[in-house]
Amino acid sequence: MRVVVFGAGATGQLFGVAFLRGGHEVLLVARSEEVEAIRGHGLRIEGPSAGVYPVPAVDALIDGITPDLLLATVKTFDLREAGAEIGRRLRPIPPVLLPQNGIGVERLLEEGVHASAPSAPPPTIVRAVHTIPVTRLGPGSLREAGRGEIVIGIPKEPVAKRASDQFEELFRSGGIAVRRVPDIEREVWRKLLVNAAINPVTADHNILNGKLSEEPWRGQAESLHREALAVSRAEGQTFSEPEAETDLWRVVRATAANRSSMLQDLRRGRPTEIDAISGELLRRGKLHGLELPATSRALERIERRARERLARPS
Ligand code: KPL
Repeated sequence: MRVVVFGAGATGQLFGVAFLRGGHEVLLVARSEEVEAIRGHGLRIEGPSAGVYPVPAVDALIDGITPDLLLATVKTFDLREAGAEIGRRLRPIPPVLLPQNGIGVERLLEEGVHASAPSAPPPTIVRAVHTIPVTRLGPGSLREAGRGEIVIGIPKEPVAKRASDQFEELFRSGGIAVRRVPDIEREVWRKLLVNAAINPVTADHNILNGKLSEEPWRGQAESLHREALAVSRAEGQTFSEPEAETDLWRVVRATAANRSSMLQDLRRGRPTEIDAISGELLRRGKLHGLELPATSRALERIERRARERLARPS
């Protein structure tokens, strides 16, 4: 299959290499510094998929290409713009996999596509979430800090269901563990509960995910997790406390050697996903009359850290 990975940061690059190894034709669309490095020395990976891979990479979507599948691996806050670019450049628009953190991301992509291509049919979107730990070491260089999995939704609508089958095949062929579920919304919430606890604490204290099993970080992560769980219940999700706790500590263990994406973003002076995670929980919590003091403190602290980082001369 011909596959485009649009917004190929560390995770997208790792996916691209997996698909290449699975025998597919892959094109990464990434930032210029990544493209230059990948073209110069190949994509360097440490960890289970260690190697140097010559993956084709460009810094903008090329007009008129016709991939069979597209993965949009941009951050949540860039999804609307990604949709607009896809709408501008691609006809037909291929099925799009969205593996972002956070809830309600499909709407952002749809709005972007509609803004630039109002007469195009709405894109076929397949939602997914993943726990694959990847740390960027530098341009075109990353460390896979363990093995995770990708969970892909099985939509009811036949065209989207077929696209979901193809995405499953794509990941499997590349040796990435895949699970498929009919209720992806539940998995999106499951992942949100994990991110709500792990990402702000690791980013605030500049620690690897594995440190969360030690105090005082453990207590902080648990408070955030409890509040996120309360919101999920108010929203109709039915995770029991033991189930949600088991999920959290399983991901902490599996990604112990990883820097969370929020910590990586802060360190690079990039915007973080704090609004898509804690901000969204606060907005939904408010609608249900829930007080979320730990989540609101975490949001403030990460926003402050981001401002300090931006104010610091480089
Ligand atoms: O999703 C992640 C992230 O960093 O955003 C985890 C699974 C927590 C891995 O670090």
